[in-house]
Amino acid sequence: MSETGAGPVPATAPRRHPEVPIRLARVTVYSVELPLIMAFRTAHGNTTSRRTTIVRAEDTDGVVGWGEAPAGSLPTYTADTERSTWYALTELLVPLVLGRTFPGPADFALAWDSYQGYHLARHALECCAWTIASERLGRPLAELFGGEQTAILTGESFGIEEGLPALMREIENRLAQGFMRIKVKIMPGWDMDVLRAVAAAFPGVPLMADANTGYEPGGDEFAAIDDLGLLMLEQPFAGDALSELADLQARLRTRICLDESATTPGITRAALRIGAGRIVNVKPPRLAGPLRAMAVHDDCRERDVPVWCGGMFETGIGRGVNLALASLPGFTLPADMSPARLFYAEDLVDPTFDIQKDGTIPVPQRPGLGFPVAEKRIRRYAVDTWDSRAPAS
Ligand code: OSB
Ligand code: MG
Repeated sequence: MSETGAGPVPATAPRRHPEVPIRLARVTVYSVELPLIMAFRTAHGNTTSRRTTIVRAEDTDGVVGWGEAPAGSLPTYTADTERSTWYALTELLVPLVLGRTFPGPADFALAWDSYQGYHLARHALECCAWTIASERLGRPLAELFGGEQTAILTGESFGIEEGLPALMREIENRLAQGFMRIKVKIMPGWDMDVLRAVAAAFPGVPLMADANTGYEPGGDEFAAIDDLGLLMLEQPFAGDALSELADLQARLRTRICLDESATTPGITRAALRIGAGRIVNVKPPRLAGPLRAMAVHDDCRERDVPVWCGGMFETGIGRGVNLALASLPGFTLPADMSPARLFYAEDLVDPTFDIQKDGTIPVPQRPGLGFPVAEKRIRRYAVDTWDSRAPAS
């Protein structure tokens, strides 16, 4: 098994997955370009509009499922890009599953088990199978995943701003809307002073930092961080710097959270075992789909490692699946789940969801994706469309 591969899905906590035949008759892939309301800056660069890939799948009875591959244009966060995702969906994955019958969505998710990489594409297509299963069974997606929570604690992720006053205004706004946790993106030059100022200005609000791999091991940036009492420090070093992360974690009381490192269930388990972190950010797209995200959740729960659901600026289509997944009992820390309307002029689900005054988002109870998909908007924003046009049989 290669390091970038999917790896086996561990069977630590055996699950009973729903058995409902999945047989796709037609798949449509849309590459959509959505303008962002505000630019978002991270250690990886500046984002002003966002391409995302939406997958619509129809089964042989005409039941429709949806998925989203939130791939960017550059392979900075994961190896996947919008182009590689397009290639994987249209040339590898859809042809592999079209017209075949799978006993259920979990079996569907194993169709490409011998393939390496293309996690975001696999995630999107797998989500189609889960939402079709949910639709066919008339049961909420969260229930199919084994979810127990009915509302998701929600925090906000703050990009690197022009200056401290702009960041402070942003945070104040979001806290007023109910967000219950502050995540500040940091990079060299925008870190300790910023965190200290935010901690002082908003005492009592859980605060964390996300470095998006922006630091070199060996520096002493993080010596002072323990005094801030952060909820966690997310991914200070490169994804594969597991030994260095473990060394840093051994020196810190602050818990390190794995994001870019946690690409597969097996790598995540190994990383936890060597002490590279004490919290895992579970992002279904990065982990190649809900099945593997569930496996990481189950594994972490067994080890008493808390998890939370991260985001990749998904529209309501991707967020719908994330909300269902975040209802699993091990998701005890606030999610990056801000409503898509805060980023995009228009969401791709209508009505979309919103945060409540108590800082939570209700888990959708409607079968399928949980939200009505705005198909016309998808077609309006589509810059590229591919249709399998397979005849239903
Ligand atoms: O590191 O959590 C990250 C978005 C794209 C890639 C990586 C990350 C993010 C975010 C987005 O922080 C947060 C969100 O979706 O609300
Ligand atoms: Mg992160």
